[in-house]
Amino acid sequence: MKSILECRPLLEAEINKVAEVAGYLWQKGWAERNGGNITVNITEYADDGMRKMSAMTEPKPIGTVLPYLKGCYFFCKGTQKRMRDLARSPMENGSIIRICDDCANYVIIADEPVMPTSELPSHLSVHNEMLGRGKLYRASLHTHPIELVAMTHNRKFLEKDVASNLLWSMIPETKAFCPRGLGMIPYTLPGSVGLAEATIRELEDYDVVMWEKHGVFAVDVDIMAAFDQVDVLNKSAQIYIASRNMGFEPEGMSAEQMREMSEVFNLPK
Ligand code: 2HA
Ligand code: ZN
Repeated sequence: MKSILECRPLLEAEINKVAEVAGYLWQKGWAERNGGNITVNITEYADDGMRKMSAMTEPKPIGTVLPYLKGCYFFCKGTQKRMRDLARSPMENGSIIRICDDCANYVIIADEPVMPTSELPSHLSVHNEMLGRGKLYRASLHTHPIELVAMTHNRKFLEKDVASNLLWSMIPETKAFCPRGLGMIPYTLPGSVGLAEATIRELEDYDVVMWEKHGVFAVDVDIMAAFDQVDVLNKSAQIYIASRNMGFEPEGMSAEQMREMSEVFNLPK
């Protein structure tokens, strides 16, 4: 069967990035079984041929109405699919969907009728919000980074910006490459409307938000950039834990060092 990626090098490059990131998530131990999700808005690569492709499925309800997504295209990890399989064969473990003109249904157009993640309503709601806010963010990532999740088992890190400030102070790169820090959402049932709504609210102030005792949700211009933000945050968590394992509380960069860096690199204060 002909793949939608044939003769579409830009779209293929985008899907290859998804596969590369899926491999990293597995290698890092952040994606046990079918853990985690990836959705990418690929509308900018939709040419006439793609727009004319017929639907492989009946329209399926999203479960909500998302006006900014009219006619948009997304690559979505498939429901129950594993990141480690997505890394090898992205088009067998994910599919490309088109949002119908009613903004309430979607159809699968390629390559196979792989049903998208059960988290589709929350991921699409986030994409709808990003477009509504005029952001250039095209990718959303949910994953289970071990050390960051471990930190949320301690009450003190659940208070606003406590974890964020600690993580920034472990190594200068973290604030440079995750300048808006880590938002914190109290434990909420996975897949619930409440969790989706809290995530959308928290993404007003942060690009990466933590779901207590579960995982992170990150948004960025592409999937590699979303992964990088989570990666630098988790690296900081590992440095914190390594220091504690050596028997001391890490000093952290001083307020003056943080201020100097924010100034020189023009980061938010
Ligand atoms: O879909 O990780 O929390 C897999 C998940 C949901
Ligand atoms: Zn999860």
